[in-house]
Amino acid sequence: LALLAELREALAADDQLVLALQPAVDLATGAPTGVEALIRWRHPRRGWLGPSDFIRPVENSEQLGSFTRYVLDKALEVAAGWAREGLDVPISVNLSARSLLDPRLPAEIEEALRRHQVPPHRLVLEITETVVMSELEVIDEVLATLRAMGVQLAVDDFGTGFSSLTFLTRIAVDELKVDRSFVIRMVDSPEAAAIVRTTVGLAHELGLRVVAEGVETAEQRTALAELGCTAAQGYHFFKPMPADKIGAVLGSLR
Ligand code: G
Ligand code: G
Ligand code: MN
Ligand code: NA
Repeated sequence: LALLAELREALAADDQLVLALQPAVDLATGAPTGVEALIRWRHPRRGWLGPSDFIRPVENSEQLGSFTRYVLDKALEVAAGWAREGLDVPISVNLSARSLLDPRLPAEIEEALRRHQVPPHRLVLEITETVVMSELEVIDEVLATLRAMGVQLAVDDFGTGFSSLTFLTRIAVDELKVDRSFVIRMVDSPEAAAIVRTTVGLAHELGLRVVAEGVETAEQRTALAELGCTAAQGYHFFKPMPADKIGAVLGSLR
C-alpha cells in the first residue's frame, strides 16, 4: 500500500506527523486537568490527514510499533517541556489495542520516560477494549506492568461496545472517558443521560476520575455538572490545537 510506504518516510522525516493537543478542564474551576494528544499527518502531497485516514492500515501493518513509539516520543517531548516549566499536567496518548500485544512495550515506555525525564504519572494511556479473547492475557499483563510502573490508564470511549464493564474487572485503571455519543444526546435523551449519570457514579464508586468527551454546548456542560461529572473535554472548551498554542492555556495553572 502506498500509504504505508509514505508512513515510513513520514516517520523518518520527523516533521510530517504532528500532535494536536486538546485540554480537558475541571468543570468547577475551568482549569486544565490534562491534555490529550491527537495525531495529524501533514502529508507532502495529500494535505492534512486525520487518524481516520490512516490509523486502520497502520494498525494492521508491521509499522504499528514504530508509529506507537513515535507518538509516545513526541508526547513525552511535550510533557518534558511542561515539567521543566513546573507544570503538573498529564498528557494522554491514544494507544491502538494491537500495540498492547507487544510485550516489549512497557520497557520501551520506561526507557522513553527516563530519556525525557518525565515522571510516569504524567503519562496517561487511553485504551479501548477491541481485542479478541485469545489475546487478553498478553494485554492484561502489559497493562498491569505499565500501571505498576506508575503510568496511568484511561478507558476511552467508555460505554460503547469496545469498552465494556468486564474490562474494569480485569484491569485496574485510573480514569473513565464517557463516550461522546452519550454526551451529544444527554440533553434530549433520558437514556443517554442515565448512562452518563451511571458512568459518573461508577467512577466515583471505584475511585476513578471521569472525563466527559465531546462537550460542544453550554447546555451539555451544565447537565454534566448537575450529574456530578467533574471534568470534560470538547469544542465548547478547547479544540485540538498546535503545540505552540497550548502554553497560553496551561499558563493559567501557574
Ligand atoms: O483526532 P480525531 O478526533 O480525528 O481522532 C479520531 C480517532 O483517532 C480517535 O478515536 C482517537 O482516539 C484516535 N487517535 C488519535 N490520535 C491517535 C494516535 O496517536 N494513535 C492512535 N492509535 N489513535 C489515535
Ligand atoms: O476516540 P477518542 O475519544 O480518542 O476521539 C477523540 C476525537 O474526538 C479526536 O479526534 C478529537 O478531534 C475529537 N473531538 C474532540 N472534541 C470534540 C467535540 O467537542 N466534538 C466532536 N465532534 N469531536 C471532538
Ligand atoms: Mn481518546
Ligand atoms: Na473517546
